[in-house]
Amino acid sequence: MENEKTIKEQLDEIAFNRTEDEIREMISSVNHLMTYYRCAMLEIETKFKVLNEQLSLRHERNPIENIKTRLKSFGSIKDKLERRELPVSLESIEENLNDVAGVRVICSFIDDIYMLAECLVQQDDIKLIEMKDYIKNPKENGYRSLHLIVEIPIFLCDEKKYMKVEVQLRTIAMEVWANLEHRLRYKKELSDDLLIKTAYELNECADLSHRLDLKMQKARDIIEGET
Ligand code: 0O2
Repeated sequence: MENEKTIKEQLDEIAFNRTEDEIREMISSVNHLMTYYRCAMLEIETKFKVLNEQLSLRHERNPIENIKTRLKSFGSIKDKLERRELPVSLESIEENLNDVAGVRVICSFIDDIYMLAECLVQQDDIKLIEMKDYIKNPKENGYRSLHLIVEIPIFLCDEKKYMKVEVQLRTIAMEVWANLEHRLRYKKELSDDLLIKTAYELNECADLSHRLDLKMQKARDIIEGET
């Protein structure tokens, strides 16, 4: 209900000059679209849960530590479209935004990330739209993760609709780094001097956590080679 109220408040802003019926219709359409995104997100989450079960039989351990899902709020959707000077409409959301529905998969080891990504994209109902490998090519600040944009069909009463979902796969160490980095810089006006100093420290931390990932993977290989 709280979410619905936010959507209504946001829509009121863009509903200037519209009749009450038109506004009601818009709210209902946005709610429908968000429900479709939520369904697509749940489908992807379930696919990863199924893979986790199956792969745990093969490897005798779970490749997935945790799965997080999030649906972008209508406020963030509107802000993002406005920042890009794009129209705020249902068509524009579907056409221009890839990350309304997001699934984050936290993995035990780096090679689990690639194994899970491969297992997902080879499923015949999944269309891979885009892959960004920030593990092999980290961002300048040290950010690492594998990003996929996929399309998945959701089956409605009378139609099949493809919805986009952003999937982020990362290790526990990458997740810790990204969460702390996000918390440090989020909504903060840092001076140039401070930005340079923190950039150096954050980069060092990213390198250390990557080394930790590589070492843990090596330790696992040694143990699994012995058993
Ligand atoms: P939130 O709240 O997590 O959704 P896009 O705007 O997504 O279409 P872009 O910038 O090419 O285009 O996307 P990219 O590089 O694939 O990154 C999108 C998301 O990855 C971000 O979403 C973050 O979740 C995460 N991310 C990317 N770079 C960084 C980074 O440097 N630090 C951290 N902590 N996270 C990062 P949002 O929309 O920014 O935020």
